[in-house]
Amino acid sequence: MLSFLSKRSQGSCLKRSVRVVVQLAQLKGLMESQVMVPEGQEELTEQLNLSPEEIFNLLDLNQDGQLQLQEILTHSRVRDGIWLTPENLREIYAGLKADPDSNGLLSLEEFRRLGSDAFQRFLQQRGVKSSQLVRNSRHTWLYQGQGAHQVLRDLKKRVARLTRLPSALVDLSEPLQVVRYEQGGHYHAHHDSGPVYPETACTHTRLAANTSTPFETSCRYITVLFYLNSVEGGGETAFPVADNRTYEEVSLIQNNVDLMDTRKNCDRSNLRVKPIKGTAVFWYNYLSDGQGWVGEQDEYSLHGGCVVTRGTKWVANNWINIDPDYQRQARYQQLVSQQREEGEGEQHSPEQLQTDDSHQEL
Ligand SMILES: [Ca+2]
Ligand SMILES: [Ca+2]
Repeated sequence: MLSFLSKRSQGSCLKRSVRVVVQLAQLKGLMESQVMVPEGQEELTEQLNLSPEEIFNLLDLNQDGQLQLQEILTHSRVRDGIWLTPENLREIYAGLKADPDSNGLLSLEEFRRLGSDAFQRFLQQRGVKSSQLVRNSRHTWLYQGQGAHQVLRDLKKRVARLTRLPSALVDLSEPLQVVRYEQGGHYHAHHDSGPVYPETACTHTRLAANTSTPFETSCRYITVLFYLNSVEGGGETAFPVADNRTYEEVSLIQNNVDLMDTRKNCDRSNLRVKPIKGTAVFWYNYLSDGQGWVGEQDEYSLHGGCVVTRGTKWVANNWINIDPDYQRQARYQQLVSQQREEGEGEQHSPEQLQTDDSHQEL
């Protein structure tokens, strides 16, 4: 079932505000959104302690005894954030003489001859360009609570009105993230928040969860993406599978076309939103549970930033963090409100948590 919503909100007030948001971000300074190759990777390989056969088996997702290009590509992204294209991978195969029978597949024999970190070493020797990373941008975070610039606080109020969520939920969410893409910048397609299993903790309610699970996700129920400038060329927000009838992860890379690759295949995305200064688009990253609360991850919310072909792109993200576990979210809010009372010595009436069922299905 499709549950995807995009809504534009436009106003002259927002147009004035975006200038201030950009200036505040510049004043604070922006950092690289993704560092080149994380240190400590080699250690990880040493500690891995898996035989080549075991690694081969883990990578062979469809268990046909061969490694297809997409099986290697999927793994590479998860592991070190380097975005390989099928062509890159063929170059690497050629460079390492990894596929002597040239059928584009790695058999167990071929894989065994390679060694587990051969790709990694090859890439390090050749050098990784920023255009080969999952994302190529700089960002910073702007606090929107008490004492923050009025424009930032007003923006948050607008988010509460737009999403029709209680302001308590919006107030306790992440700060505003401001992102700058230079010409050539991109962000390949991704989900803003991961799937939630019974043992998954949400980052924001982790303290209240009282668990030590290794699974954690940000539980970003809603994304509100503000366009802070009109981009001269490219830089659209692409939703590759929005409105697809079915979602299959394996079909994202087919016949050498990787739908998640926003440097190459944005024009194949089902939905593309052009950045226009002072506008915003918002969507749900989770479905409704049917009872007015957050349910499962909405896989159709997959999205990315197309490559900026001309000029610079400035955007800001407001994420609304809600724990799909209602009790955990309630405990967390209680905890925060207690802390505030102790800190300020003033009374806070606990706000109604439950949303009216404003989750719209289009
Ligand atoms: Ca396979
Ligand atoms: Ca082969």
